[in-house]
Amino acid sequence: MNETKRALLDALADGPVSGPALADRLGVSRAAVWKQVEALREEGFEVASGDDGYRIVDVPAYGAAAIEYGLEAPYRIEYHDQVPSTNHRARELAAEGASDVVVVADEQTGGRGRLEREWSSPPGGVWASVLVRPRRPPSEVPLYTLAAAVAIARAAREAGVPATIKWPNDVLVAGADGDATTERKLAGILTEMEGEADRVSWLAAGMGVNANVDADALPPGATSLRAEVGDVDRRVFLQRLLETFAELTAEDADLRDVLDEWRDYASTLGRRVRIETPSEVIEGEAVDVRFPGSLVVQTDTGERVVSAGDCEHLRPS
Ligand code: BT5
Repeated sequence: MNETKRALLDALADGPVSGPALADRLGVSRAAVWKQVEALREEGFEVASGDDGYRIVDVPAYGAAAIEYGLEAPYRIEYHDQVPSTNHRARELAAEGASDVVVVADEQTGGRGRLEREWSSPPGGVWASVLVRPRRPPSEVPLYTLAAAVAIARAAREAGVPATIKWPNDVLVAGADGDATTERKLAGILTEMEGEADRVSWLAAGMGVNANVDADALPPGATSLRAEVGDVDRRVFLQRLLETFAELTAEDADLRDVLDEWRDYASTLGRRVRIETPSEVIEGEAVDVRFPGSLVVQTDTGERVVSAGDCEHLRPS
């Protein structure tokens, strides 16, 4: 999206503005304003022009301009109807030097989970990767995954779904009557980065939320917002999610605060867990999460601090 169109959207988000005032504010001719207004109309915006100027009366359901319109987060949106993987596209953009971009797709044909696992991404989901260049050391990157989980859980709760977080990167919904032993996966996160010993070069937080998708189109053990509460407004859902993520990871924010929010949403703490790491299997009770996102597990032989692995919630013994 060009800068003039973005500035126009920002200006119109505050209410009606006259053509001359817009031309003045954007530093372009009135004809250029009119051209951009027409371009917005072609993208599905309904723009009324009355005595008090131009006014947006309806916004398209989804797409780059729709998501950027009214978004209170410092990102521009790159939207695709279909893409192999938004994380892959974010990586390409990173190689071109881009930052503060969110790649969004309606459908992914090669969505990936951790360890190159497949991630089903039919049309109707929220598949998005936030590309940023934080001035932070690589050791703090796990907190971005936790922040993404908090952002998804909060947006899901606002949509009426009682989502919880399973360490480190799954957003779950408990079974009928809140039965925690039959949890289903609503969303997953794949964070990728490049950097040097003391500084992150770029980071892509890939978030996959099964939004307006039939549960039948997903692997067993998965659920969707549609299956839980019916279809949601994906535009508003993604905006809320991005706003929380931006707020939690802002340059002047203390990333450690993410841990408190994460604890509030976690369903792993207090549970018996089985964690498979690349080198061993650890079983015990998850008692806390610790900077920068490690899980503290009380085992029969003492306390263990686990920084990475696949976690399974076990039935209480
Ligand atoms: C994850 O991996 O949970 C990370 C998923 C990240 C997906 C996003 S979508 C936007 C961005 N672009 C990408 O290409 N990826 C990111 P992991 O913890 O490894 O879980 C993967 C496992 O979850 C699979 O092996 C399946 O068992 C299951 N699975 C696959 N698709 C699923 C879905 N849509 N919903 C729930 N579970 C799924």
